Amino acid sequence: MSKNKRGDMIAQITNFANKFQELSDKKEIIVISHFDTDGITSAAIFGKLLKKLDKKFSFRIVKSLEPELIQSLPEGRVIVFLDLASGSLEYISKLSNLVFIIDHHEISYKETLPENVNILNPHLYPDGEEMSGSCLTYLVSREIGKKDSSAANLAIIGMVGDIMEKKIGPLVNTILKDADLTIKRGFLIYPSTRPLNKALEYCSTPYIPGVTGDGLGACTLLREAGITFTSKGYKSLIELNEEEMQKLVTAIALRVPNHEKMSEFVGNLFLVKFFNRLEDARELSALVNACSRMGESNTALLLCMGNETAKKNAESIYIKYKQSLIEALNQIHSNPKIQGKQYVIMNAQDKIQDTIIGTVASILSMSALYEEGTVIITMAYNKDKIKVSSRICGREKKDESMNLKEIMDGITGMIGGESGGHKLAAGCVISKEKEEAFIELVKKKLDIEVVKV
Ligand SMILES: [Mn+2]
Repeated sequence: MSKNKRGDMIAQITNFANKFQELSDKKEIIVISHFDTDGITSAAIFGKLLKKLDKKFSFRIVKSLEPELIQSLPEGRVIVFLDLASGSLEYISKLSNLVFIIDHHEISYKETLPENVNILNPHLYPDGEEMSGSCLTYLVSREIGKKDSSAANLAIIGMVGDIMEKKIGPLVNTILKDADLTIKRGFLIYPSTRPLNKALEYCSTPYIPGVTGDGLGACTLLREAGITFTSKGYKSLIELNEEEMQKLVTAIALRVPNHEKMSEFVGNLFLVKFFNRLEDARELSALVNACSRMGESNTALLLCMGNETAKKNAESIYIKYKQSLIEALNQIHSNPKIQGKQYVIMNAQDKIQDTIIGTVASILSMSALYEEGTVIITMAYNKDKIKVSSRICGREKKDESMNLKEIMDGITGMIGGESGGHKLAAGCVISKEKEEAFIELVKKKLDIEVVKV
């Protein structure tokens, strides 16, 4: 596919929105979205819009967009793909349906799309503003409907879910203005809504010597920072005023051996209104994500659409999810690994669920266990297939030449399967028979990448 001549993304959004309104009139709509937080919030934003427009529609939330699903879509319906589909244009272009795609993933398709397929993707415009699927979906929904603070809040949760809050362009800025949002600068401790002594005790990024894993040590640090214990207990991070926040950052900086790295942990906290309370978007994102990973995408979607019962269910699913993650991390530590010069391959086979393995890879990539720049590859079975996730260790991009998406695309090009993702986080699904072939290819590719650097 060729890039548009003019870099006018706003005009494209308007154009896309108008086309949708015009062409989808009186037709039944199927909304297909990805099951991660960005995908779920995108679906909720679009669902809210369709409800307002009084449209007939249904949702399908999917782990990955399989060709079989695309081929089985009923004729005559309008299909809306959110936060996915840019990697499946080959199959989508064969549909006779009217199709609308709102996505921010890379496009590999080189042909011209047929008339019935409309796509909005920042990669298509020379100066396209990078943003999450949820933000893009919100901009379309705002164009069709009106500005809506609760939908804008969802867009922010999706943005944080895709870790895109560090680079905010002018278009996303308009979303921030629409939202019920408080931005607080400070130490990015997590969870930020729990009493600080607990949050500090459980804080692992960064690891704070004498505080992480030590309840008493956490209280000592708070005393040093001049944050006092009140009758209601310790304040939570989001309740601190500017002065207290500054003191806390200083007290932690004095404890962390690698001083310069502290700046990585200071940033913006996005607090949004959710069920009438101000909550940390990272925590909401984790809650939504947990539901989906535990096979409860419907609960996640209902939660985002404001359903009270779903909220209760989501909270108990979240607890179960955290337990399975801890089990998975223990499992991976005791499992044999293939260790290369600048990579490590962890094949969990059937010992870890395929929906959790990507999160395990992310946690490991942010931990201090591996050197910055190390490529982490995790693998887990899903019936007759293998789900592969890859991440680069470290928070900032260091090596611009390494592109995990390209590596994954290259391998699936050779042994078959579907791949997707970004430069720093990519994955693929391959057939189980290719397990050994895959490992050999990864080793080969990554050994060459090392030499290239
Ligand atoms: Mn996304």
